[in-house]
Amino acid sequence: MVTWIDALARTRKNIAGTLARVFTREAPPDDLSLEELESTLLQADVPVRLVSQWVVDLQKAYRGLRVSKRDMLKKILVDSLPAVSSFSWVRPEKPLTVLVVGVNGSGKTTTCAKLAHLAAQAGAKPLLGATDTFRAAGADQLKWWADKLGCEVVVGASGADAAAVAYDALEAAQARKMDALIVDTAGRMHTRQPLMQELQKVKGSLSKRMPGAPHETWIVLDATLGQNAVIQARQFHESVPLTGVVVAKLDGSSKAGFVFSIAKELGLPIRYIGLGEGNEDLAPFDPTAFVEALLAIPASEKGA
Ligand SMILES: Nc1nc2c(ncn2[C@@H]2O[C@H](COP(=O)(O)OP(=O)(O)OP(=O)(O)O)[C@@H](O)[C@H]2O)c(=O)[nH]1
Ligand SMILES: [Mg+2]
Repeated sequence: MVTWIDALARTRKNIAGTLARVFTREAPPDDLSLEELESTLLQADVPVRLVSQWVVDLQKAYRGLRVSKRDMLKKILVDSLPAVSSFSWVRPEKPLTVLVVGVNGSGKTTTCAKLAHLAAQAGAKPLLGATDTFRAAGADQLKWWADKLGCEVVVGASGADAAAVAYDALEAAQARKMDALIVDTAGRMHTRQPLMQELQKVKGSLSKRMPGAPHETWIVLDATLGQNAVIQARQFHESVPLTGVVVAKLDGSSKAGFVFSIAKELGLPIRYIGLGEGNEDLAPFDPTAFVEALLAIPASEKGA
C-alpha cells in the first residue's frame, strides 16, 4: 500500500530544498526567503492567489510567536483546505449511486475498482457498472478488476448506448439489493459537446430509473496535470453538476499544489485520493496527512 509520504515524494522534491532553507533559519522569514518560498510553491502548482495569501499570513503569524515556521505554514495550509465530512457507503437510499466521470485516461476505471473495494471493506455490497462502450477494452478492464475483487459487475456490450447500460446496471443493483452502484463512464474531452451531452443522458437515465440518482457525481482528476485538471473540472461541472472530486495519480505528480485550488475554485469536496495503482491505493482525503506529507514533518516535530 502506498503511503501519503511516498505519494508526495515528487512534489516534495520540487519544494523540499527551499522549505529546508526557509525553515532552518532562526530569524523570522525575511523578504528574500519568502520570495523563494513563493516561487517554489508556484512551481508545485499552488495557485498564485493562495501563495500570496500564505506569505502574508506567515509574516503576520510569525510576529511575537514562539512556534516554528514549519508548524505555522502547516496550520495555514491545513486551514486553507476544506474540512472533510465522512462518507458512508451504507445509506437509507439504496443503492447509493455514484457516477464517475472525467477526461480520457484520468484514472476513472481504476478508481471505480478501488471505490468498490473500499465500499466492500466498509461492509457495503457494491455493484460496478461498465458503461464505457466506446472501446471493448474499456469494459473488459472493469470486468477484470471486478473478477479480481470478487465484485459483481454489469457490462455493456461494445457499441451499446451508455445511457441504456447505466439504466440496466441500476435496475440490476435494485433487483439484487446492492448497497451501492458505481458507474464507470468513457473518458471524454470536456470541450466536446456531443460527448458531454451523452454524459447528461447517462445521468438522466439513472434518475429515470431511480429519482434522486445519481446521488453522487464525482470527477476523477489526473494529478499529474496540475492546475489544468481544475480547468477540466470546471467545464464538466457546467455540463453535469458534480458533487465531489477524486484526485488520481498523486504519486506520479510533482504539481500536487493544485489540490489547494480544487476547493477554493470549484467549491467541491475532495472525497478520495489515488496514491498508487493497486486496489488498496485509494485513501479518503485527509488535509492533515496531505500537508504533513507535503512538508514531510518528522514524527518527532509534530505538535512541537
Ligand atoms: N500511479 C498511479 N497510477 C494510476 C492511479 N490511478 C490510475 N492509474 C493508472 O492510470 C492509467 C489510466 O487509468 P484508467 O483507470 O484506465 O483511466 P481511465 O480514466 O479509466 O481511462 P479511459 O477509460 O481511457 O478514459 C492506468 O495505467 C492506471 O493504472 C494512481 O492513483 N496512481
Ligand atoms: Mg476507463
